[in-house]
Amino acid sequence: MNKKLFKSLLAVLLSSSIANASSLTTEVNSSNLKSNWWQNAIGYEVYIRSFSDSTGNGIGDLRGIEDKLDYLKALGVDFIWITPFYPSPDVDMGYDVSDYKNVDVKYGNLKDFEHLVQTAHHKGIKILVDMVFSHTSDQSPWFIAAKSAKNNPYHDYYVWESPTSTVGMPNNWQSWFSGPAWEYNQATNEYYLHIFAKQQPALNWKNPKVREELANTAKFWLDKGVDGIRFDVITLNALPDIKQSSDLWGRMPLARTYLESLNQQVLSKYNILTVGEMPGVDERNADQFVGSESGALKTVFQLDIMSLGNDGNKFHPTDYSLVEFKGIFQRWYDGLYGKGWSSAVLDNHDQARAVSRWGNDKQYWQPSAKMLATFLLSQWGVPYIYQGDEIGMTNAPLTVQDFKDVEEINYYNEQIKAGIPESVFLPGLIARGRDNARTPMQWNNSKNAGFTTADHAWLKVNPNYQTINVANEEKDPHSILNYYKQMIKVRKANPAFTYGTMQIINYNDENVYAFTREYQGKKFLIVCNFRGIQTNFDTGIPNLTKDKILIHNYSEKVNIVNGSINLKPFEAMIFQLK
Ligand code: TEU
Repeated sequence: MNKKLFKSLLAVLLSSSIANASSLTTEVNSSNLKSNWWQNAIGYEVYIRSFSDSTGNGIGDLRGIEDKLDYLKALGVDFIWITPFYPSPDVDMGYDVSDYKNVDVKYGNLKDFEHLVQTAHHKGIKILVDMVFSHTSDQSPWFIAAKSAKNNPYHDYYVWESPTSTVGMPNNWQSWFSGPAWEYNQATNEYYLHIFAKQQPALNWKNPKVREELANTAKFWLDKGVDGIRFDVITLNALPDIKQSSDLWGRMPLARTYLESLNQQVLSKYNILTVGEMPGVDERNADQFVGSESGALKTVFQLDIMSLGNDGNKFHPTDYSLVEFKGIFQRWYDGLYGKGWSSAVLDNHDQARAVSRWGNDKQYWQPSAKMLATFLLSQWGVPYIYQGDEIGMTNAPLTVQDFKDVEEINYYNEQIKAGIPESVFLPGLIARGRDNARTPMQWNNSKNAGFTTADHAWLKVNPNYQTINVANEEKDPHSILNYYKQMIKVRKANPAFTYGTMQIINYNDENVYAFTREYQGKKFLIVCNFRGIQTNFDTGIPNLTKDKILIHNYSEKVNIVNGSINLKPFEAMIFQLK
């Protein structure tokens, strides 16, 4: 499974579509869409391990989330996506599930979960759970049985291949966490497939029993009253046959078939939000997966921007092109607006912190974090705030000794084994490693940022918690947190940000991202300077004046003359034009 091949193939296929990008100008009529609660909702990703620890074991938990529901309510979010809290040996921090229908004792128990759902609903907050259906943990009883013998009833829950006479390994597919995608199993003299860590054996969705087990799992959690599901890499359920090439494209029809049957069997029976992390889905085929009429899921995560800013290897950071960044958002809008729904994210638990990657976490920390909030929350698609971004949490000064993430550790070991000096690869690994997003939430300036009463949290607390924390920012009217609250109010007060058409008005500008949102006679102009430089932007509206500004990320006045704005570094504002 060659991720690099997949990404370069994707880049080639998609670049051809920029040229004929044309934005749609016919508005979606919100009434004729099967209106669902999630369409004008704002999501918030809770990485449970790092959100709030109620027991003092150094790890976040379900009760900890419950303790913070009032904070989330005050922020203005409508639903939270909670990352996996099921029994797991934590090779991949919960994305290696050993029991789909339980709660790992470190996070609490099923009663705690049911109480969280009940309390959240009482406070008007909905809950999405995370279903990891393309693989289990190698400690799952299913896999322990499967690997014991070829004739074990669970053997075909997984993907096995006999050794080839020449090299042993069935083929040259590579894991997405370094190394080969095959691991040898002595007991049956076979290899099993793992797209991620070797402790995450891929499930064999060709087996109807597997599909039945997973459908029952989804039903188990939906019957507890949850309001939706985030599906982890769900298109990897349809694996190429051993002789096929390792790109993803050949499998989308099968992935769609599997998802449609899951939807028909279970998902469609609930008024829920479903969102898929779907490698291999882009704006050209997304409507087949999340189309309002025929889609098996309701929405998709648009993560294509995460491939920008590197040379093809995520741990080789480079500058990124804002024009390419715009092209991605434009293409997804052109491909899906009026047909289905996307999601807007700037980071998540797998990526470096947004303000460090797309903004500036030093000299322009506050304006750039607020600019990103302005951009994210004026986007088309369901927006997701990643925990801590609302207070401007940044990448952390990690060392190799701090690493907890399997992707980072495997990559580090692979580079060392290949004889590559740390000085060459470590800075990029530290800059883009997933642990950056997973440092504990910074609640206040007490020990461990108020995240835990334990001596140490499970992962290093970012030392900047002394200044960057919820308590500080709640008191400061000009804080990033209070700006998020204002921006959320602006989005909720204006349906144009949910249902409106979108038009980029300065496509080829490498510094400023300016676009309009229009709906039912209302029109807004969003201007975001994505760079740490002063730059001019001509709105093309000579009589545009400051009094049209709805929200602005600087306290100093906007410098606008005859419709031309002299933008400060990372300056952002929204004008109401009509
Ligand atoms: O992520 C899928 C995925 O591809 C990520 O591994 C991401 O692209 C990569 O880290 C970027 O380099 C999902 C989960 O979000 C992730 O946390 C899990 O590790 C992974 O699947 C396996 O379940």
